[in-house]
Amino acid sequence: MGPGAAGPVAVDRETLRLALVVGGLVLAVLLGFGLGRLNPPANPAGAAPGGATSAAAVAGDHSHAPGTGAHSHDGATVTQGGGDGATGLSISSAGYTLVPSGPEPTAGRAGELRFQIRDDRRRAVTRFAVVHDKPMHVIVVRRDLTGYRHLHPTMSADGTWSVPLPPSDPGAWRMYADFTAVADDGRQVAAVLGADLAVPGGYAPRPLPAPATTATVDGFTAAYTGTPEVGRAAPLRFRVTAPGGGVAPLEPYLGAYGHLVALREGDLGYLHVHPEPVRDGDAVTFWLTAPGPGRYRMFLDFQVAGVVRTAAFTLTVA
Ligand SMILES: [Cu+2]
Repeated sequence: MGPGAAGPVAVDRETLRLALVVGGLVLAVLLGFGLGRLNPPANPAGAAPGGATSAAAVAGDHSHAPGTGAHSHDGATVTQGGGDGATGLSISSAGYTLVPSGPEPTAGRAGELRFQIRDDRRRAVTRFAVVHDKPMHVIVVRRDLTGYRHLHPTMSADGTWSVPLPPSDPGAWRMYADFTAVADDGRQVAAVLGADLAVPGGYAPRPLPAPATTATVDGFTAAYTGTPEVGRAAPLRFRVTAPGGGVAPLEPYLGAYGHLVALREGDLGYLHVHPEPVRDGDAVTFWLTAPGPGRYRMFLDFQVAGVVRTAAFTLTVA
């Protein structure tokens, strides 16, 4: 921009400068747009509406009056997934972020899991809807799909959730927080957020067991019928036999006669499963939607005489 510059060469330089300036502005706008999309506005004073709008848009098909209690959350969990319907693949989704704060677990020793759910203004969420009998469901599993735990933490007044963590083997673990948050305006947003947890030590991953439709735990045998389908809810009917034979006297657990979680091998995507609250004869039915072909590990929690046990199945979806 020097005033002394003249002649055709100088004009070219000015043109080049202009091109660089315009190009830089375009790049800056594109970057700003991209970052804005990745990070909901952090400035609580000015920028809240953008974040709130995007959260509302994501939750669009899942608006309830507050206090409706247990309900299906098919729609919302499917819409906020990793692109194909699996959830739990992201630490932040639908305007909510999982923020673990617990101490690093020590292999073989009991620990504590601690975390908050924060909204798009970085405030700890303290209002949650009760779904399947609990305001917060936490699943912890090692990345080789062993060591499954289903925990129900309690929340302190500041929105920090905590729960004792049983002794864990070394390795990379995955935790999922499955919840329905209640926003300021009463809107309910269902989400499954996931984060990795490291347990230091030598990690010897175990291969996934072969596919089977029966599984045994403490002498109980769980078996299921039904064929999961890609992109469509299909019923799976589970029956549990007692150690001495005969139908196990299942007790209600989490608003149904059992609780089912399915995780995908490879990325540990969390599948949506919807229980039938009533029994179908001696069977317990769950509706499962497989996001794609592959191998999955299903964990059926059932309760007999006050004790919850977990039967695990490997499943191949064609
Ligand atoms: Cu739970």
